[in-house]
Amino acid sequence: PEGTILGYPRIGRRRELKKAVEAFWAGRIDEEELERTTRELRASTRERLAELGLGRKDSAIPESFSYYDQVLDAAVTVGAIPTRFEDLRGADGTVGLPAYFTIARGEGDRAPLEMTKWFDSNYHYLVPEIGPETVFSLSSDRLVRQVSEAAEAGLVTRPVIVGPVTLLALAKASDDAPQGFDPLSRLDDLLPVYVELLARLRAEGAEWVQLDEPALVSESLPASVAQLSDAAARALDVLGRAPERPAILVAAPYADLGEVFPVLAAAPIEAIAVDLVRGGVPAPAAGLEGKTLVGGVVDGHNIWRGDLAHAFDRLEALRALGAAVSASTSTSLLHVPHDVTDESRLDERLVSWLAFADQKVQQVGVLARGLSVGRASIAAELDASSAALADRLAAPGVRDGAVRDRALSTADFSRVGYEERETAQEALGLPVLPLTTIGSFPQTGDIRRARARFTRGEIPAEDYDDFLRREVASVVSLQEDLGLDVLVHGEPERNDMVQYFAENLDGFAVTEHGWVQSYGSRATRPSILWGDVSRPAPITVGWSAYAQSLTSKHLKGMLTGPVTILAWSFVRDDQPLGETANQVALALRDEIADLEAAGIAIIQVDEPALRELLPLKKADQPAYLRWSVDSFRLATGGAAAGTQVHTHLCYSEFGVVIDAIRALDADVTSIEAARSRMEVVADIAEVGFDHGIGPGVYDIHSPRVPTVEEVESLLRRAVEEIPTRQLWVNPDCGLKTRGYEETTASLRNIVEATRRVREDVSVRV
Ligand code: THG
Ligand code: ZN
Repeated sequence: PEGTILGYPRIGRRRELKKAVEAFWAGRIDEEELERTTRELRASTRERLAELGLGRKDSAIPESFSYYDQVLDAAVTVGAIPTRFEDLRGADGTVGLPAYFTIARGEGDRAPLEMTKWFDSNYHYLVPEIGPETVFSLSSDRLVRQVSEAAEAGLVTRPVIVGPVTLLALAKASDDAPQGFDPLSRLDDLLPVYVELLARLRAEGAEWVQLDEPALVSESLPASVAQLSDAAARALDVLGRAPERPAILVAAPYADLGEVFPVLAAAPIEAIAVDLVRGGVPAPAAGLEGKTLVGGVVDGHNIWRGDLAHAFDRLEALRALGAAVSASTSTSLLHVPHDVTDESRLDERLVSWLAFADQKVQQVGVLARGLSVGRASIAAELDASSAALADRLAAPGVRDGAVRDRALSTADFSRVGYEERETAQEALGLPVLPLTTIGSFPQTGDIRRARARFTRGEIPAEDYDDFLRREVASVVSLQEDLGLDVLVHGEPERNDMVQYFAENLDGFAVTEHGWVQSYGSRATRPSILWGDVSRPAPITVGWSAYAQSLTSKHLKGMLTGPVTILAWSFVRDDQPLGETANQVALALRDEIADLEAAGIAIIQVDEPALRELLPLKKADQPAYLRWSVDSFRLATGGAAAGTQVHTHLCYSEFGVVIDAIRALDADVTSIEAARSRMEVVADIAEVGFDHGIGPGVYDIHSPRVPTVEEVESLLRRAVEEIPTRQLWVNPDCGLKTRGYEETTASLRNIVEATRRVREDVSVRV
C-alpha cells in the first residue's frame, strides 16, 4: 500500500480495554466476556482505520492489539517465560490469558516481569527473562487468531510483532542463567519459532508481517550497534529464506538507523520502515531494488499537525533511493491519544494545530494519495497544513514578550557553595537520619470521588476545598503521630504531579479524553505545552502554608521539576527543549520564592523523568544533560542558603546520570533502593557523592509491608557505606498508589527501624 501506520492505540477511545481487563482481574467478567469485548474493540479499530482511509485488503491496517504489552506478547508467543511461571502453561503447552496476566502482574511470591521504558517514549514494557534453560516453542496463537478474525470481516491486515533481535536485546538474563549470560546468544535457537509463526500467519492469509526491531537504532542497550546489526543480518537471512511466509516489513523506529540501514537493505526482506522524524533520509544502499521503503514522516511521538509539505518532500527524497515508497507514521501511534475531535473543551484554534492518532492516519492518507497521483493532487491539503503551522507560530501566547524579556545571568543557575548551605541549614535542627516521605499520601477512593464530583460541578468549590483541608490536616496529624521529622501535605489536591502544574500554568492545555497508555491497563493524559510558559498566580503555596500552620515540624513544599513536566507532556516542537524547560524553570523559581516567603524552609523539586528523556544516541546525550541540569538549577538557584532543596528520582540506575545528579546540586536526593536491597549505596559511596541522600527503604510498588528488621538491615547497610550526616530515611517513592493500611504499617516500621539504628549512630558524622 502507499500509506500505512506502524501501530494504533490499543486502549480504546474511552479506555474500553482498561475497563474490560480490570473487570476481568477483579473477577467481575469471565475470560469469554473479556475476549468478546476486546474482539469488538479490535473490530471497531479496523473499521475505523478503513474509514480513515487505510486499505481493507492491502495489508495497510496493522494488527497491533495487545492485552497488556507487545513485548510480553512476543515473549509469550515464542514461549520465553520464566521458570517460575512454567506451571501456568495449559496441557498443550500454550500460555493462556490468565497466565499471561500473571506473568505481567505477579502473584503471591512470584514476582512479575520487571517493567522499563520503551526507547525514548513514555510507554513501559515488560522485560523478558531469558537464559540457557529457556525453551523456545510457539506457545500462543493469539496473533494468528487476530489475523483470521480480520479475515472473517473481509479484511487483510498486517500482523505486527516485536522481532527476534529486539526481543532478545531487551531481555535480561534469567535468574537461572550464569553470570554474564547474554540473551542475544540464543538467537539461533529462537529463529525457528519465528519461522513457524510466519508460516502460520501466511496460512491464515497474512500477506505481510511487520517485525518491530527498534533495538537496531539504540545506542543505550547492553548490546553494541555492531552486535545488533550482526544479529539482524543473521536473523533476517533465516526469516527471509523461510519457505512459507508473508512479505516482511522490518520497522526500526525511534531514531536514525545509521549503519544498520545497509544491513536491512541487503537482507532478503521486502520492506523497511524508517523514522524520518527522528532520523534522516538514508544514504543509497545496495539491495533496495524491488524493496519498499516505508517513510515514517508523520510524527508518532507528538500531537502536532506538523508540516505536511515537508513530510512529502522527504518521501520524494526517499524515492530517489530507487525503492518503492510508502507513507507512514514515524512510530506506532501508541504514543498519542485517539482522536482530537473528541475534545470539546479545547480552544478551536489550538485544535487546528493538532493531530491525534486518527488525524495522523488521515495525514498518511493524503501523503499516500500524493505518492500515487502526484503532488498537485494534494496541493490543497499541503497548503492547509502550512497555513495552520504559520497560524500557530504567529498566535498570541505562543510567544509572550513578558516571558522572553526575563534576562538570565549565569549567577541565576547557581546557589552558594554546599558547605555554606550545610551550615546555614543546621538551623533546621534536624536529627540524625531524618525521616521523611516522598510527598504524596494515598489517593483514596474518597479523594478521587470528591475530585470527580467537583470536576463535574456537583459540589461547590468551597466544599471541595474544605474536604481537601480536612485531608491535609489528617495527613499532617498522622505523620506527627508516627514521628516523622519532615512532613508533607500529602497532595490530595493533585490529580497527577504534572497535570496539576499544567492546569495552573499559562502556555498549557489539558485534554478530556487524551489518554495514552503508560503500561498495562494504566494510562496518563499528557498535557499540551503549546505556548510560552508563565505562572499567573502562586500554585502550591496555599496548601503548603496551610499544612505548615498545623505543625511545628518542618513542612516540605512539593514541586515537579521542569524536565519531568516536559517529559510527561506533549511539548511544542518549534523551539529547543532547553528553552522551554527554562521557561518552566522560571515559573518554578517564582513559586519557590513564594514558598520561602510563606515560611517553607524545605522544598522538594521532583525530577523522576531526568533519566527518561536521555537520548538514545550517545552523541545527543551531553547536550541533553546540560540543558536538563541547567533548568533544574535555574528553578532552584534562587533559593536562600538556609532553604533546603530536595529532589526525588524514581530509579536506582545511578550510573549513566550520576554526574548529572551531582550537578543538580540539590541538598538532598531521594532515590529508589529497596527493590535492589540497597545495592545502589555502594555506587553512591564509590562516586563520592557528598550531598544528602535518601535511598528508599520501602518498595512502594508492592503492597507488602516491610518488617522492622528488614528496614533496619537496609538502613544498617546504608550506614556502613555512607556517612550518617548525609543519610535520610524515606520510602522509595510517593505513597499515592498505596492504601492507608499498608502505608501506616510500613511507616510505623520504618520509624521503629530508624529509632534502633539511631541508637548506634547518634552523632551526625
Ligand atoms: N504522571 C505522569 N506521567 C507519568 C507518571 C506520572 N509517566 C511515568 C510514570 N508516572 C507512569 N506511571 C503511571 C502510574 C500510574 C498511572 C499511570 C502512569 C495510573 N493512571 C490511572 C489509570 O490509568 O487508571 C489514571 C490516573 C488518573 O485518573 O488521573 O494509575 O505519575 N503524568
Ligand atoms: Zn518516585
